[in-house]
Amino acid sequence: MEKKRFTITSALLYANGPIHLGHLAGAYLPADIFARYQKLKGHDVAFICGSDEHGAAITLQAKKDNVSPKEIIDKYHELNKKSFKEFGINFSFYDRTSSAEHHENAQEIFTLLEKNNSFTKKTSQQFYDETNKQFLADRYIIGTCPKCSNEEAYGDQCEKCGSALSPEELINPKSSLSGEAPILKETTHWYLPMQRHEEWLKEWINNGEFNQKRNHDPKSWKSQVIGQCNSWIESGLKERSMTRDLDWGVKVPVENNEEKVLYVWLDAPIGYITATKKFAKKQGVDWKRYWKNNESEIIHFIGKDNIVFHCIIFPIILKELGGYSLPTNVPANAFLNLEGRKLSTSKNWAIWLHEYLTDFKNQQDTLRYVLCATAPESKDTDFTWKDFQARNNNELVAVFGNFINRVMVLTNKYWEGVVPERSQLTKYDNQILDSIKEYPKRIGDSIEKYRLREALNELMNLARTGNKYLAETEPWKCKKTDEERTKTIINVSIQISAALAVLCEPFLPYTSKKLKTLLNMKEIIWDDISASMIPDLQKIKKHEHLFTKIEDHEI
Ligand code: B3M
Ligand code: ZN
Repeated sequence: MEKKRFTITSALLYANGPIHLGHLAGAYLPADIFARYQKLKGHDVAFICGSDEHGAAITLQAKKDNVSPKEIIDKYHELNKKSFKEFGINFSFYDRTSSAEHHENAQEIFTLLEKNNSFTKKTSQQFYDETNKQFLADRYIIGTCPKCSNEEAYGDQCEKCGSALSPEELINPKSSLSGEAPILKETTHWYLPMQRHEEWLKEWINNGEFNQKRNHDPKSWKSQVIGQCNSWIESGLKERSMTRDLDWGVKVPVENNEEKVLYVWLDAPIGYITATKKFAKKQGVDWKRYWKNNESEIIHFIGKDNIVFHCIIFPIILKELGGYSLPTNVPANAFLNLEGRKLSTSKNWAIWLHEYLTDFKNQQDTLRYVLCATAPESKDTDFTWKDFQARNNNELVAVFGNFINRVMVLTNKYWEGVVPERSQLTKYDNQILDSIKEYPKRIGDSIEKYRLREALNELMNLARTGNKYLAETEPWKCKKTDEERTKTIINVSIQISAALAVLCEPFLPYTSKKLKTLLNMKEIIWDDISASMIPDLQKIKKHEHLFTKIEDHEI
C-alpha cells in the first residue's frame, strides 16, 4: 500500500473561554476521527491545533473580566489543552499563537508577502472611538449586516450568514466599547487585493486544477462549502485589510512600529504552519513535507463560519507565498444547537467540556459517540440530554456493550476464558466471517468521504450483526446438546468482537483500548483486520462492562 501523508488541522480555538460541545462537534471530534483512521491505515499524519490568542475576541474578554489578555490566554490555553487530552483528541501538536516562534514565523511571512508585492498599502478614513481613543475593526464594531440584516454583525464578519465584511459595509455601526457611533480618522494599512485572485480561485474550487497530484477531487467537497465560496467569488472579491491599529497581536514588522499588528485572521492560519514546524522539529523531520510541493494532503476541519478564511483568504496567502500546497479539502460542519437554542458563550448557554468530564467520569466515549451520531455534517443539528441518554442506553449499552458482554461472559463461564476452537463452519458462520472482512473498507470509505455519521452507523451494524448471530444460534441452548457447535459459535463471536475492537478506535478510543485489553489483542492496523485475529485457545480476561447505563436522575 502506498504510504500517504496528511496535514490535518482543526480551527485554532480562541483562548477566551472553555471549549463547549458545539466546538467539539464542529471542528475537533471529526478531525480526530479522521486522523486516528489515517494513522491506523499506516499513513503519516500531522494533526495540528492550538489556541488562537490574538484578536478582539481575546482583548474584549480581558476587558470584560478586568484582567490582562495574557491572564485570559494562559488560563484558557491550559484548560482547553487539558480537556482535549482527557477527551481523547489526539493532536500531534497543540500550539499557541502567543509563542515567540509563531510571532517570528508570522512576521517572516508578512515580510515575504510585502517584498513580493502581495499587499497594497493605503491611507484612508477608518472608524474611531473618541472616548476610548481606539480604531474600531472586527469585533470592536457592531452593526447591521448588509446581506442578512443581522443586527449584531462584526466589522469583519457576520456570524449569522457567514459573510466576510468590512467595517464600512455595516449599517448603523456602533463601537462595542462605548456603544456610540464612531467618527472617521485617517490611518494606514496593508491590504490584500483579493480581486486579483478571482480567476484561479474559481477554477481551483470548482475543478481542483491547482493540485497536480489530483488528490483534490472537487466532487468530494461538501456542496455547501463550494456553494458559499462560489457565491462570494461571484459577488466580487475586494481588497481586505491585513493589519490593525491595536497593541495586542503580532507586531507588523516595519521600523518604529509600536501600534500596528497583523489582522488575527492573517496570523492565525499561519499558526498551523508554525505548529507544524515545531512538531516536525520534535520528530526530526523536515516540516516542508507537510506543506509544500503537494507531498501532503492538507485538510482543514472547521465550522461553517470559518469557510471564507480557509477557502479564500488563506489559500490566496499560500498561493502568493509560492511553493505551498493548497488544501485538498475543507470539510466544514454546520452548527450544533443545544436543546433547540443556539449555543452561546456570552449567554452562558452551553455544555462545557471540562464540566462534562467531571460529571461523567470515564464516559468520554459516550459523548464522542453521541456527538458523532448527531454531527451537523450538512445542516444544523440539535443536542438534547434526553437523546444523549437514549443513545447511550439503547445503542452503546444495549447493542455494542450487550454483544461484547454476552460473548465474554459465555467464554468465561463455559471454558474459563479460553477461546474455544472452531470446527465445522455452517453457511451462516461463513457468511458472518466474510462480512467481518467487508467492514474495514465500508467504514473507511465513509470516513474518507467525511461521512462520519454513516461510518459510525456501519460500525454499529457490525455489533447488530453480532447480536443477531447470537440470537439466532442460541449458544446458551446449544451448549446442552452440542459442545462442538457451541465452541464454533463463540469462536465466531469472538472474531466479531475483535474486529469491533479495532474498527471502533477512531470513534471510541477508550472503548477500543479496553476491549483490546480484555481480548488480549496486540495492536493491529486497519488493513490487517480479518476474521481470524484471535487464535484458538487464547486466554481472554474476565468480563467488564464497556458502557454504563445512564439513569434519569443523572440527566
Ligand atoms: N479562532 C475562529 C473560531 O474559533 C478562529 C479560528 C482560527 S483558525 C486559523 O471560530
Ligand atoms: Zn449576515
